[in-house]
Amino acid sequence: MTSDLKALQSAADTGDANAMAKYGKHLISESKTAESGQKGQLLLQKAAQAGNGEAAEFIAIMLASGMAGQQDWNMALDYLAHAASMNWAPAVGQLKLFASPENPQAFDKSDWREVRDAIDIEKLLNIPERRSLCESPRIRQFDEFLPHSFCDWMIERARPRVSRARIYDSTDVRGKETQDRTNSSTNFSLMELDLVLILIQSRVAKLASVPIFAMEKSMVLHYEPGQEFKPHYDYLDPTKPAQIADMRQFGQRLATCLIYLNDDFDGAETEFPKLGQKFRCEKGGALVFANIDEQGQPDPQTLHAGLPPTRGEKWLFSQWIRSGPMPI
Ligand SMILES: O=C(O)CCC(=O)C(=O)O
Repeated sequence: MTSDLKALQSAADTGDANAMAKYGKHLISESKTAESGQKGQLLLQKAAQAGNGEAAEFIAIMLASGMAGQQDWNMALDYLAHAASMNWAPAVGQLKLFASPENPQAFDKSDWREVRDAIDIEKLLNIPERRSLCESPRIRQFDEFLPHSFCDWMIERARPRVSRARIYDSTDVRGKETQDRTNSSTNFSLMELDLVLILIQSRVAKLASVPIFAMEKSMVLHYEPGQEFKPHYDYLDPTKPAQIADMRQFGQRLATCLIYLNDDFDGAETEFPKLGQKFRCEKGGALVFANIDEQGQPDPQTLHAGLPPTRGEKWLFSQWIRSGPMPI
């Protein structure tokens, strides 16, 4: 244990709410045993009761994601309102977004209970009708899949974090940089989740008819003019030893969901060269395709690329969907 962590643990032991929140989150994200996970939850509960907004928001995240049992959106939103009432800025922003996705800035209720009560979670979890773009491979489009305010939220969360994207490399867990992928990207670990991201994952899980645990870490991709992701497959290749081990543990990458977070650019379509087709969505639209065929085998027809923007920058939310549960 590092000296910083020891100091945090001691402060948490004395009942310091801020230290209890931070140490509780640490125990949960690093939890090697059920016991340390439970201890982390207890510390978060105590910190939230003592008026710590960060702890209340993290409990909301655990409830919405189902990380600590059944997914419970109503209780999650109660905790988020509790965090907002303690002026925890990330909770304030998220609560307004949930209460008034069409126009969060103009939402003027100041009583957090009222804001929380204005949230229609069933409506937020509802997904629009799909359009079929191709039957083999199965490619679907969902227009207006996300409200524009959710897209802007995700862009602003990703903007300070993006760095040069990498591709899969069996010898390096970080992957490797190559000229085949010149755009940038970021992903979100447990400590970086929020309710907006969990809501997006829940909607993607619903459209794919899988549980939320089938979601890999969500990514946001960013392309400047000229940057691209050359043709590639998203499925794991059952002939490559490193990918076989991954598949045995977490299952195949069944499908890919790409949500267009903006549309003020030219070019930058998602291209399927073997089909001779390319698609792009309006802001908030989702493009979803199966990576496997009807027999459950990797489908070579799903070769696809992110073409370079010829004007403007492109922001994309990318969600890979597995057949088995993924660690959060
Ligand atoms: O940027 C795109 O349109 C494609 C992204 C992509 O190929 C992927 O996330 O696998």
